[in-house]
Amino acid sequence: MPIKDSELILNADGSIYHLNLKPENIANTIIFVGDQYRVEKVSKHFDSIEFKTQKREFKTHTGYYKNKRISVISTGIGPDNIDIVLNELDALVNIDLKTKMPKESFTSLNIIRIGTSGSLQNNIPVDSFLLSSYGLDLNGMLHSYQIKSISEPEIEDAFIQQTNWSPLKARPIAIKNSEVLEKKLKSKSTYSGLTATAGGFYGPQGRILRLPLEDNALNSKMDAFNFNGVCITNLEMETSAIYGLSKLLGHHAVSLNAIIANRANGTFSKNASKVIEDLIIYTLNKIVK
Ligand code: R1P
Repeated sequence: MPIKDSELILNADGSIYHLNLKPENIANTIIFVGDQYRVEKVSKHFDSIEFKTQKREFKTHTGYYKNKRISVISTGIGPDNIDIVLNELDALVNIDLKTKMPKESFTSLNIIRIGTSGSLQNNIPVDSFLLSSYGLDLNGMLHSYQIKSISEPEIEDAFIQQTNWSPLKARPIAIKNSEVLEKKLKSKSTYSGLTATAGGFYGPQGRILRLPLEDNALNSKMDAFNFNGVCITNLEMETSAIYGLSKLLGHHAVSLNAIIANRANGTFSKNASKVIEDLIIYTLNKIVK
């Protein structure tokens, strides 16, 4: 049975609803950035750019870097946007948009996030690079899917116990990165560990402006979490959703973060754009290696 028009929505020109993309517009290797203005910061390094589009916060440039075809897409902020981006990218490669039936041959994408993030550990300083070995989902978006095959209940149970996680909130989900991409992108310059993905920037990440928190001590309990040597290194808003949906859909994903803040000692980078630029160049050169 074809997927109904209300479920897989196309624009008048045949492109997919939110991303404004047709299948031929994207490469199999895709860099995700949060900020739409970071797209140019990546594509300015390309030798050529063959395609550009934007709708809302979703901007795409596709081109070549050292003979490798790469797309860079801005996802905006948060796991809800990742739900849109991952599902629509997967539809572009694995569903025939004319018949709205699954394609006979499956295409697996390589997805690399170049994000910014705040470190939770004193020993992971601002201006460093961090590769997320796991995403720890604290926002619940993935619970809409059948996640049993991709979750890591031992890590989740240890986290729930350590933080005395409220049963009124969604159960945290731990998801491993793609080991193939981790091998390609990891080096002596990258810290690694568990990246916690919150569903908001203030309360969900323990920031207090005027509203009291459900649990004031959550960040310090997260700092102290250690599962067989794996610590929670940083907090941001997309990694677990990228890891979860990529795994469920059969794609490879790894998340790299420029550490621009250190929440443990209260410092913020004096030159955040430099560490982001350095991480972009690092990532591009690792992708083509
Ligand atoms: C919050 O300021 C945003 O910055 C971080 C968070 O994950 C969130 O998206 O990442 P990006 O700079 O990649 O957007």
